[in-house]
Amino acid sequence: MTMKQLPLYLVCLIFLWACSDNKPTQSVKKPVKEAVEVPDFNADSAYLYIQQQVDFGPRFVSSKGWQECGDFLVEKLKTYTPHVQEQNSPIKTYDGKSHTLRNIIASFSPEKNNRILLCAHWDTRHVADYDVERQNEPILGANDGGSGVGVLIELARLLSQQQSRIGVDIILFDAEDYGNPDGDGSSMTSSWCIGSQYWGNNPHTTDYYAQYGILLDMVAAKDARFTHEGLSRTYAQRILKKVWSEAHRLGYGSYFVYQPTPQIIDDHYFVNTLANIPTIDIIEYDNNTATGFNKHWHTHGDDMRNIDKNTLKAVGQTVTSVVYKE
Ligand code: AHN
Ligand code: ZN
Repeated sequence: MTMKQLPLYLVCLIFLWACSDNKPTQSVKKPVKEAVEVPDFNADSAYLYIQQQVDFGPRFVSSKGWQECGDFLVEKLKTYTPHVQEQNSPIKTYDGKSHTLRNIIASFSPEKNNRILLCAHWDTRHVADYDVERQNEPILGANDGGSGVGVLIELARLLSQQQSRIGVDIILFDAEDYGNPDGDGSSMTSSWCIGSQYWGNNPHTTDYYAQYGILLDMVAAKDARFTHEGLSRTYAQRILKKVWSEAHRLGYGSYFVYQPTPQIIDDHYFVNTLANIPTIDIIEYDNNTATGFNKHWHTHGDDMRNIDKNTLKAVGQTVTSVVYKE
């Protein structure tokens, strides 16, 4: 090497030194989640749990079917976890009738602070106000009432077989669907979702908190499309993204579409606003109906023929995967 080459040599040396990895080997790493086996959601099983509810007949608050189905759901959940509780409180519906509310809560790993809340309403509508006939007779509510519960009971079965890392609370809200058919404004809002309003004001444990919540409402009709409902966008955009991207990864993109749709007053409204837990609503949006709800919504057509196992699988497997990956 000549004296003339020395500067170039030094530049090269400095360059090589700068490129070398001279960071301490104990660098702070982002914690990586271990890969986990996600159990297989059984749509036949979920279907059966819907059938069993529908077999009790209409399940509107205080009816015979409601009483018997409530007992069935409590007993069923008790076979999957010892931590099942009920919230019983006197309530009044818009028609002046008195009832005893029955929220049903099943917890998995209640000692864990890191939790998710999964919910659905288990009562069914007392009238068929969107039907053209027998409007004042109660409906079977296979999809509206039965479906969310069916998915969550199947998830409870899976959780009893394989524990998830995160704690899970399954809440079956009562008295969601006893809203005033002729109401408007705030009286309208408050006459629906009485069970979730009660729970929001009286959580089942002191200082209850969950990282987020997922509400399942009308999740079983054939070719259902689940959209980004307005309140979910306002309160829980991050959870929408998490759930929809998992659905797409699993191949259920035709069900979980990226379309913003109007807000719906549903149980998640009260979980978001009263309990401050960011909660989404997985709820069918039908472009072709005036209401945006399923075509059999609040009619006698909402029976077992309105239940499709492929849709149950799409929703159930997606939620199962989200839960177990936490
Ligand atoms: C209203 O119509 C205000 N909310 C619909 C919520 C609902 C009824 N979900 C099922 N049935
Ligand atoms: Zn309804």
